[in-house]
Amino acid sequence: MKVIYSPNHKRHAPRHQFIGGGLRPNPEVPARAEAILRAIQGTYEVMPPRAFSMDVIRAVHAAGYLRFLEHAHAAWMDRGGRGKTGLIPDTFAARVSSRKPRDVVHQAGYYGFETQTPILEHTFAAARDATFCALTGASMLLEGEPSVYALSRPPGHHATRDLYGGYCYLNHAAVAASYLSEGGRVAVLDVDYHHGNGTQSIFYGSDAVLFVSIHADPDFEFPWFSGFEDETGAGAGRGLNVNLPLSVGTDDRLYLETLDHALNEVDRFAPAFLVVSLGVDICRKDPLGKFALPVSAFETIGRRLALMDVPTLLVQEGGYHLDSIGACVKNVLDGFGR
Ligand code: Q9C
Ligand code: ZN
Repeated sequence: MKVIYSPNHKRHAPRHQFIGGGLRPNPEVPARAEAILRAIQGTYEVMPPRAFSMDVIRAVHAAGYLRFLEHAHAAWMDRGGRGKTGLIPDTFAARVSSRKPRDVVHQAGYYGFETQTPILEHTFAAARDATFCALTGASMLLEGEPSVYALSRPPGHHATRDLYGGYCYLNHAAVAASYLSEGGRVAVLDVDYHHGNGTQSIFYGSDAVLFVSIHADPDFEFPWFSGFEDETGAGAGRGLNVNLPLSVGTDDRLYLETLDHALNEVDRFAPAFLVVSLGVDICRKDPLGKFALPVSAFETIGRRLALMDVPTLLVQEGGYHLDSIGACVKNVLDGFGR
């Protein structure tokens, strides 16, 4: 399997998140991608991303949202922003109104949905290059490559068409799936510990993309407001959104059984391409996750994904235990085997 990686992710290095009533360390750090890279380089060929037109990203994200992400930090500095924490909003539109405010801090409350995802000087550039990693992988699948792993950072699956949050700004898996849908039906399987609310919302009304997600029950876990079983799609996308929430302490036996169920759904859809939102925060060592999968289970996950026998793009999402995320990802790639 080929790997797509850009060192530009390091330019986005958040220090803090506002959580639990104060500024706390932000776990979504550059060392994550570096740990994964260290574990897989040598075994797998690593290539840089190609460049793409922003039109490809605009197929998924609103133009005004992209302009905001690109210019917010500079505008915030101009109006007196300071410090290393970056721009964090204080008041949220919660979309009570479609009127976009003038002030950049209020715009952050219009486009953001929580306080854990700061905007720093190079956030947009890093997120855009992470999307390009996923798009490069998608292009390679269209050219006949059987599988590609995009080492994208910051992650993407919580970002909707025009909302950022959950450490995500641009939805790499969704942009790649939209790009791949030119070549046939696409299934997105999201195995990150957290529900992929962004990807769900982007494809909720679409019959071109099936979204299947296995995640911690939003009854007890972020993103709190979506990921429930009764969210099954709308309009043309009715029946094409499948949420499989699991409880605290889920072990490899229950997880792999649920994965088989998810892969049956994928199989029934008969996609031309499979995109996997690969969060390894389902590992028992993860400081954010509350599942109990051993590092060894990831090889089984990779093996079962390969059994689908569909061109597959793996896109990195979460995973925060710096000493084990590399082994988790390498096990998935080893298990996939091609
Ligand atoms: N007490 C991804 O894994 N914070 N995003 C949870 C913990 C948000 C995770 C609060 C977690 C977002 C891509
Ligand atoms: Zn996650």
